[in-house]
Amino acid sequence: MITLHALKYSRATRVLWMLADLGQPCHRVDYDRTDSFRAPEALKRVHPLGKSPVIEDDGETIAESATILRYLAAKYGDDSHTPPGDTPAYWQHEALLDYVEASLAEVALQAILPAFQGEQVPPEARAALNRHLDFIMQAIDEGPLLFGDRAMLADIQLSYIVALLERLNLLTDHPAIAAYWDALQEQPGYIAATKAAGPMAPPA
Ligand SMILES: N[C@@H](CCC(=O)N[C@@H](CS)C(=O)NCC(=O)O)C(=O)O
Repeated sequence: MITLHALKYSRATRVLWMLADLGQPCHRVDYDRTDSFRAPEALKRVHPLGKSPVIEDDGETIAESATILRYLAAKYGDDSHTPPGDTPAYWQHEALLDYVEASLAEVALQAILPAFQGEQVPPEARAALNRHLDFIMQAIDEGPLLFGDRAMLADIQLSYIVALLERLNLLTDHPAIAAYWDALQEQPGYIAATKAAGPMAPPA
């Protein structure tokens, strides 16, 4: 069985969501956040970067949530979380899946971190975030999710950042993304994952 190292209020919920969709159990090892909301030292004994999620399976240790989602889809022969392989939508989806951690996360964190401390978000951070939110709004198009009404890997990947932005009232200028967040929360995998491990974002 897959072992999932799951930090509280973290990207690990993405993995739990995918496992729930696949109907696969896991051995979940939970880690509390430190007082400064960091990962505890114990996670460095799992992976040199000391972050979550990390999975262990068949003697392999795998980090990076997008890779873990792809790994799970491949392992269980699942093709229901990606558009069909011979369509432009397939590559649009691949790009969005990588976009979340490669491009969005850092920009979003520049706004999330001060907002989390109750500080004003610097105007340049807000402007950079808005550019990304406009891009995401275009990607959602008619919605309700990125590629219709069923969650793809990219939706699962995007959910964590969107949850934090919504929790910190950073989506008020982007009601279409707030509606997207509502639709994500109706997905069975999201419901199962958060029921098992608690909410993605810390409570107010
Ligand atoms: N790019 C990585 C990011 C992993 C990451 O930064 N995880 C956060 C939790 S959401 C973490 O472990 N933070 C604790 C820390 O840095 O101390 C992924 O997508 O898995």
